[in-house]
Amino acid sequence: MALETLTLRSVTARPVLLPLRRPVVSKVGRFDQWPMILIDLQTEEGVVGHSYLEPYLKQAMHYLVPAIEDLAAARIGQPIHPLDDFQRDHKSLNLVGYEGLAMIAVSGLDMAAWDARAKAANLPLAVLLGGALGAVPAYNSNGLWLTDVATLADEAAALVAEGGFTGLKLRLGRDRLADDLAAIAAVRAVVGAEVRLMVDFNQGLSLGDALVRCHALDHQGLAWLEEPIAYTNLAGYAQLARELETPVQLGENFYGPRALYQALAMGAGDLVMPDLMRIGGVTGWLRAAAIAGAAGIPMSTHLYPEFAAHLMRVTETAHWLEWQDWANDILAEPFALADGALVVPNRPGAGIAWDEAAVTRYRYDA
Ligand code: SMN
Ligand code: MG
Repeated sequence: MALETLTLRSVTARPVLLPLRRPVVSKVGRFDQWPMILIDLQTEEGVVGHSYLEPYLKQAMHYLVPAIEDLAAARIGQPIHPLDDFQRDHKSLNLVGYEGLAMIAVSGLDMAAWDARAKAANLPLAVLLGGALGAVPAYNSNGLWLTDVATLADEAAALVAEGGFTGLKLRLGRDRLADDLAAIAAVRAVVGAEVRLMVDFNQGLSLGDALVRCHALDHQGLAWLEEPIAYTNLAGYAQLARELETPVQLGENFYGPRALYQALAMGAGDLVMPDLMRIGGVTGWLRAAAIAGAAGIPMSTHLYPEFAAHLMRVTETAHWLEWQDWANDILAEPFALADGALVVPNRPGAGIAWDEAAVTRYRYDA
């Protein structure tokens, strides 16, 4: 008999600062190291749930860790039911705002709680949610940053070879259109016509510049144009989506499923790619996926490839998984790649456990 009830005993949140093989150079900043908060949710029954958060800024860990601990403290000794807990945690934060750090903390706990529930049922998360194990088509997002155009060809070849990938993401938004075109041409020349090229502007353009730049790139055979403008300018996104033939992608900055709903109601994008720490963890993802499914909008993932792989197995309009190997250094068993897809492992829960020696090595004590 599976455990019907799990009871929260304690939660720990440990900051780590991980090395990046290729520094992140983008319009949202340059990162030589990648901060992560490792969450362990202990239960009275002995099951331990794991999740991690990627807060981009190492300073943000100073205030996110106490936020996670405070939310957890309010629930010590209580049963763990992720849907109910999500609702309650989320409501408890309405006075400080549902978005930003509050939602990120709720999301981290939600993912750890789902991991614990799936472990208590002795099932992989995808299976607990009613899906099958399998491979999830992924594009490699581990490089092709806003670096010297001359380095992109070799990097693109290496990125394809890392896992037989059939899709790569390239960051754009250089000062001159000619340099964006040169970047696309350099990558295309080595990967050939078949590899899908996603491009990401990381909100780097004004609406006026985005209209000019995206029209100029509209016949480059790109898979999508991601976040050309500030994520809050939904009317601008709707205009871009109406005018451009290439699909417009957004969603990594949606805080909660309602943000996705509002964007789709405005026709603000052709494609969506929620991020687990902003959309509301597993619970928020499931709700967002139902909205995207009903609207017929393809849904991709942003960061968190391990949890995301499980969720894509139960996402009606599942499109592309974004692959980064950034957590591999602290995972006891990194997920396997096969033919450009991430393989959901047959392990209980999300299938992540920490390499404790690596956690000690990369521990970030502020
Ligand atoms: C991104 C992710 C992580 C760091 C910088 C930029 C990007 C993406 O927006 O979509 O991968
Ligand atoms: Mg992006």
